[in-house]
Amino acid sequence: MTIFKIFKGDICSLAVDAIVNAANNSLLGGGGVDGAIHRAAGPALLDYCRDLDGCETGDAKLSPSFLLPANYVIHTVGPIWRGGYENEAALLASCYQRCVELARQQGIQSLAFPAISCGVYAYPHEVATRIAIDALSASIASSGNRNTIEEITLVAYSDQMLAHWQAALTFSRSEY
Ligand code: AR6
Repeated sequence: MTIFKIFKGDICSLAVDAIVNAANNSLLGGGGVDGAIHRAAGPALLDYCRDLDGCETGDAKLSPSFLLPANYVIHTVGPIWRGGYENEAALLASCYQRCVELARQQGIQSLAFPAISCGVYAYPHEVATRIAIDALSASIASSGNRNTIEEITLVAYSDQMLAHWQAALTFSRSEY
């Protein structure tokens, strides 16, 4: 069984097994949560990421966390919102699914996600959070007894995103 939690604040402060980074295809750092994670992890993270050879949109790659309190960082690349005509929903769902797969392969029990694509990449927040919860629930369900993840923390960096995570979680629970 996996418990969903919501946390408002800086994902870098969380002492979970892995935090997810909303990165770009280069995996060489950027602004937003990506910049915050690289600053908090220290320059060794960038050195490590140079050898990961980038990441496709919708995919994910694992790294150590260096100076962060978490044990690992899972870097994923969300889609840039282009009006919904460029397969954005499937790519965003794929980010969450690939992160769960990598976490499971690593035996990770606690995992924290930012709202992937909801900053610079401009994905509409309400839809993005619903896609996230659906994709996470489906990934965990399909893992069956291979699931290792006991706790997923959804991180909001603003009151508005906090409300979206809360609404998406409530909506998904009312569906079953
Ligand atoms: N902790 C938790 N959430 C945060 C933090 C933080 N420290 N900082 C920002 N957020 P964004 P994207 C929230 O822009 O849209 C980067 O430059 C933020 O408020 O970080 O996927 C990359 O290199 C928003 O809700 O990621 C890429 O080029 C969410 O995290 C590009 O931005 C995601 O916002 C990726 O854009």
